[in-house]
Amino acid sequence: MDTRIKNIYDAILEGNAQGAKAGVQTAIDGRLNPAIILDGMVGAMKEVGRQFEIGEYYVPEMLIAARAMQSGMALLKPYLKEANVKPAGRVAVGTVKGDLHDIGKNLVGMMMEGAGFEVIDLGADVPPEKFVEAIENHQVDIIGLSALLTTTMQGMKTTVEALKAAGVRDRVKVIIGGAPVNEDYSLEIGADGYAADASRAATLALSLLLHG
Ligand code: B1M
Repeated sequence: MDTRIKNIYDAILEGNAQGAKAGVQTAIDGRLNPAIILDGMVGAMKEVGRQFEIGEYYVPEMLIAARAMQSGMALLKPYLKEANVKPAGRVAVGTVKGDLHDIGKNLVGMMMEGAGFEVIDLGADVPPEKFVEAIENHQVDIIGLSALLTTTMQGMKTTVEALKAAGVRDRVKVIIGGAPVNEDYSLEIGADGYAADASRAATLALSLLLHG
């Protein structure tokens, strides 16, 4: 691993936000490909998850690692975007109710912006009615739902049902993603598609807008 990426990786694992920011800045200044920098950062979060699974890390360690990741991502964000003039469409992204994991959702938002979408970020722990409101208030074309817990993924189904009950389901495309979900689950709950990662989410969104 490139030493600059290794420094960022280590800073995230240690929950060192200043170190993560400094590392990202050094990598950017050294003209490292932003996608490679991001890859190293996502790898660090995977390792954090592994440490949690084996009982080496607890929730506080996960939390400070997440903060370090977010600090680095904020610096990287402009470099992940491409200069697009006209918005491809409008998308609202959110992590479903009961779920506080927002890093993947934030990445999806960034990649969507990079693909030319105007992004409305509803945050984490978003109840179904907030997604309904976003359609009514912001005329979004696409709703992007994220979930990281097997206990909260059900919130995606509830959200699709809430959109139907409010009579707005046909006005938007719904895409889902996050570690516990897959293509089958997307079909099962009546979503329009599943994407395994943030960049695929942006491609899927574009393709749904162009081809329905
Ligand atoms: Co939690 N957590 N966590 N956590 N956490 C996981 C998810 C877990 C897998 C860890 C583990 O056991 N190995 C596990 C879930 C187990 C399960 O349900 N099967 C877990 C648990 C158990 C919990 C708690 C219950 C722990 C506790 O309290 N005992 C608790 C729940 C809190 C809650 O939400 N109500 C909890 C809390 C937390 C923190 C708050 C401390 C923190 C989150 C902070 C934050 O997000 N601001 C945290 C973290 C950091 C993690 C891990 C370590 C990292 C998640 C992450 O950011 N990954 C995670 C372990 C892991 O993922 N290996 C873990 C990096 C991110 C880029 O990846 O979010 O997967 P990810 O996003 C990916 C794809 O999934 C996809 O694109 C991204 C990549 O490009 N994607 C989409 C995501 N959303 C998408 C939407 C799309 C398309 C693609 O379209 C719309």
